[in-house]
Amino acid sequence: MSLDLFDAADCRTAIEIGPDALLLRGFASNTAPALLDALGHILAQAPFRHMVTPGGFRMSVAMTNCGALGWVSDETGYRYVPFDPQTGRAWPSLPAGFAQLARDAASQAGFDGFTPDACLINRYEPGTRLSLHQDRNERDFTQPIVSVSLGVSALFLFGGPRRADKTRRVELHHGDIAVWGGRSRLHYHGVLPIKPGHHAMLGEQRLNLTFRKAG
Ligand code: MD6
Ligand code: FE
Repeated sequence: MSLDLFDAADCRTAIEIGPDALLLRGFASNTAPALLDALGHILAQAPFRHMVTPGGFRMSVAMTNCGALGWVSDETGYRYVPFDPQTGRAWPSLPAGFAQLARDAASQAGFDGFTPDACLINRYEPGTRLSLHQDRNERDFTQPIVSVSLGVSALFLFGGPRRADKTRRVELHHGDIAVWGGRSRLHYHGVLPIKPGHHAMLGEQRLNLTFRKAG
């Protein structure tokens, strides 16, 4: 289904990718340069790092966080923590423009009043993938997740409530925002290995920002 929710001149459309899950094409296109500028400052304080899964595997996605809480993984499990384990300092604060964009996208998708306290920042390079998983370390599953794609495109897999459920493939391009919550909140999803590509602002990389109300 394709809804003409936005300014037709921008050719922005919303695509339903699951129950209560929407892909807002190009929703962050105009704000992307400002997002990347702010990201530079965040990365200087909290650099990307490869976390380890509870099973002992190094993740191919490099991660960092901003906001009051940051998502981390290590041998003991997945959780949200207020301090960067690598530096012992609080995560960089969530820029007001990030929070506003996430709030606007959530609202556009039918989730009013979204107030993120965590932003996980993911970096993908050619070959990087993210295996099927559920996002379930947050306290309140009534709150959606807002996911912003920047740079090189990716193929996103969106499944159902069980790992074995059939998945749908969705292309995520620079400036796209996926919002999901409600009936899809705990659906399995992942990212296929990134194909080599080039983006004018980000070179060979794909960055993904996922905003959550974690605490
Ligand atoms: C990514 N995203 O797009 C990985 N999780 O790089 C996620 O794992 C994700 O995009 C929950 C909601 C939206 C997402
Ligand atoms: Fe996820």
